[in-house]
Amino acid sequence: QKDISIVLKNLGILDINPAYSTGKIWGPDSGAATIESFSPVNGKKIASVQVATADDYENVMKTAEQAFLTWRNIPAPKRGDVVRQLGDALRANKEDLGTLVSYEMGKSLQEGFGEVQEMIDICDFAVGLSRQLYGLTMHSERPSHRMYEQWHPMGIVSIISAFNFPVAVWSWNAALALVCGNVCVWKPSSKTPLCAVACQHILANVLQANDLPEGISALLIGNAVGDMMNHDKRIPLVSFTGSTRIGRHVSAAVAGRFGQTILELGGNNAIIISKDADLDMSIIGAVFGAVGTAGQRCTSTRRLIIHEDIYDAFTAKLVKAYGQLRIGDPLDQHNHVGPLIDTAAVDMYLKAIEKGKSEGAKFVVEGGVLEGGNYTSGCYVKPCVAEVKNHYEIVQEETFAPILYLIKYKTLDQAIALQNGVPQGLSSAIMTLNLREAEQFLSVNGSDCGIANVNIGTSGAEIGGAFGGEKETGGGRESGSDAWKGYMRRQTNTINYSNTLPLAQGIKFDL
Ligand code: UN1
Repeated sequence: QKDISIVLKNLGILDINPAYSTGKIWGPDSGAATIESFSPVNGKKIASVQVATADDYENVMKTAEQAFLTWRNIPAPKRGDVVRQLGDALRANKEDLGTLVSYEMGKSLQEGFGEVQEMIDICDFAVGLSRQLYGLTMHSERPSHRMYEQWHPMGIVSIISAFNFPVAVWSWNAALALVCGNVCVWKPSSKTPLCAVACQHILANVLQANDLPEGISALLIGNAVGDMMNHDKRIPLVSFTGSTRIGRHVSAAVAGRFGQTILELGGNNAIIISKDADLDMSIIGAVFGAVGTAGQRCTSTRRLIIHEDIYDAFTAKLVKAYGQLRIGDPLDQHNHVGPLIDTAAVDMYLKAIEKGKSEGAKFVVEGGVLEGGNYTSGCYVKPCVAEVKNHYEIVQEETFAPILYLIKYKTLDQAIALQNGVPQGLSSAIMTLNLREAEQFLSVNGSDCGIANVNIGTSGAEIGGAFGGEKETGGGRESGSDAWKGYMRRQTNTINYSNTLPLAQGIKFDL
């Protein structure tokens, strides 16, 4: 296990970190309010970060506006080369950054490394994209006319990210936004500010080495920053990842000024376990989906919809698998499950269990908070499993904790209706070796989610696909496929190279 103090030093984390960074310049040591970052692993303070003031915010925005004027004129493949260098820097820092993610956020070290790998992957993807960003050409109805579309950068893109993927979600947005020619202003979760400071250091070094202006990528820390961004007309696009509750507010505020949003909000993801499923594979998919990142992914598996013929046998296997889970220090690679982010999350977990019980949930694996020994942070909880009905209020909500709900079904139509019968629409899966079932699940009559998998769980998507979901998940798409279009403005161009001015639709207008 790596010495945390060395990791922090390598990543440039100091006891007090500045409130903001515009790339080259770090925010002044103004004695402003600070946030302390505690590790959920052991409850120890890691470091403090200053909170950005309204003045800090103005400095950052002015620098970003200036930087955009330069950055947008750098050819896209050259911008891609800068992102390539970011990917290389992330490769060099993978071990330290992955360790910090695990220590500050609490996910297992393997998942911490996996998160940095996602950053590297999206950089590679964005580099290729930087030579594409294709627009279409169309045939004009008028002679000697040419028609095409091109994609231009939007300007300042604000990225508001959550604690659960404290580095990867920023990179999905930043890598694409940057090759598209935008500049980025990042407000990370106040629960994981040091991961953000580390990323900003890494990118700022790359920008400096290329002698690029400060402000191409900036960092602003503090809860008040989010609202300043939502109401700021200088920001044409706000990409928000977080809860549906806050997403609703962001969406309304930004739409109120006709800004654009990319919303990646809550999930309530289910796996349908058919009677034709490979049960051993299904167990691994379900357990990783439910307890990975201690149930704090937006793609975490929250519900299993199990065929009645195999319900008892599958439940017995599941209970056995839960009995083998090792809960503890996420930096110790023998453990499967680390802590929740903080004690407030533990309270939410306990309240959800209580509410479930009051609605009739029957726990087949009991939950509870772990105490003493290595659990002194008070953030370690037992992953639990309950038999429920889909309509229970608690089952309809996303609880960011390792609570898994079991629901029984008879027919596939019924299973799909249960799977779709929640307000959220992020990720979904079916475990089946039956081709008809798999195809029905993926058809127009099947899953209503942004992600639908066959013989894979609900979490752990690759960066190459568009990531996001429908309904209360917000409809946004980040990461792969053509999600880049969300970070650009489309312009349709018609050029007349004739010596007359024919009007479209054959309209006659003579003077
Ligand atoms: C999130 O939880 O916000 O698909 C992102 C996954 C990861 C990303 C999750 N690649 O589980």
